Amino acid sequence: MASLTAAAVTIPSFTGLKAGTAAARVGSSAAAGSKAPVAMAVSPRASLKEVGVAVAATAASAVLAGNALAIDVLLGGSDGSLAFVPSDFSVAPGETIVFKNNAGFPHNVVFDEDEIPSGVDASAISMSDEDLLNAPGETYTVTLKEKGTYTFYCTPHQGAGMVGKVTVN
Ligand SMILES: [Cu+2]
Repeated sequence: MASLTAAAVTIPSFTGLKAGTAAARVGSSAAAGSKAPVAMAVSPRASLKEVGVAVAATAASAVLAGNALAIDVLLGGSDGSLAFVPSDFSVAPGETIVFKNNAGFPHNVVFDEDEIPSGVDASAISMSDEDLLNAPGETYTVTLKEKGTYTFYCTPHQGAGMVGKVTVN
């Protein structure tokens, strides 16, 4: 793996044709290499058990999602405004908030650590500053459990007024 990686790094000094061939070989070798150890490390019995747990977890969350309330918040107004739509709303504790890329992206959703209920970890409910939603319809979903008021903003457009407030009550 190490030597293949080194070959990939030196590709710019090769001709285009050679670079393409090297890249393809690195890709397929890496894929085969990452698959084999997993298959060997997990016995058939263990993998079956893990699959069972995964299926149970998926079923449970599907039931929860079916019963829970949810609210959609558009990122960017259809009129071209750089805003959350709606920008001030209320949800119940645990209600799903779906931020959906609409217009004027890239956008993201970052909660202000100074304007959320004490004890809540802002980083746990925020996208990272560098993480942006670039494609139409892309979503960021979050649930807030602690009651109180939370302020959030979009990093690229905070200066343009793309800020919002959600009250959990
Ligand atoms: Cu934005």
